[in-house]
Amino acid sequence: MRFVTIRLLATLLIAPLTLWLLSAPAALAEEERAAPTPVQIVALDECDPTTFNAVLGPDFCKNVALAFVLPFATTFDHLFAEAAAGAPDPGWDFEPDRVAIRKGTPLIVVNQGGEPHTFTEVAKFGGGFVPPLNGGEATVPECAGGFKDVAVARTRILQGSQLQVTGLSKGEHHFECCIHPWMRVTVEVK
Ligand SMILES: [Cu+2]
Repeated sequence: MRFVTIRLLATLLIAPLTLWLLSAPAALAEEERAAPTPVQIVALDECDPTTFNAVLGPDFCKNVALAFVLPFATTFDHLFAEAAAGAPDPGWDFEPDRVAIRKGTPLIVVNQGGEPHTFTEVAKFGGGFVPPLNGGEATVPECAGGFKDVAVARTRILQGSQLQVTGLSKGEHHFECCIHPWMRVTVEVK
């Protein structure tokens, strides 16, 4: 009888302990889900400071891609010529082009290029607000107002700064730069 009592007591003590130990990792996973690690996207470009700043003003382009010692620079005219020919410069790029995230994961878009970009959500990819850079595509409505439109201005990312995007709903989202519209990212939220 005494033996039975002890065994019952042991079971009563051990069972909750086992349950607690088993549930601890689950609680930890729950906590991790509550504060997910942001996913980074980088904006890159290879603007040539001499020719860009001659047109757009001093300090517009601050090339960080070693333009003065390595051939990581595209002149202002060449960028426009490439876009007009339908072969936009691949040095102007968001990386990665496609990301899959869980709902609630923030995106951090870092501008590591030399000039400003925008990370603007659009219903459908298309042209930006600088028609000569659009390669013949029509300007999408989300970009049409340019920086006069606060909705566009708030998606701007200056050189060396970053933008956080949160609260994306489940499904597929499209983002592009309203200046260089071949810079595109598709975000799949699961
Ligand atoms: Cu851009």
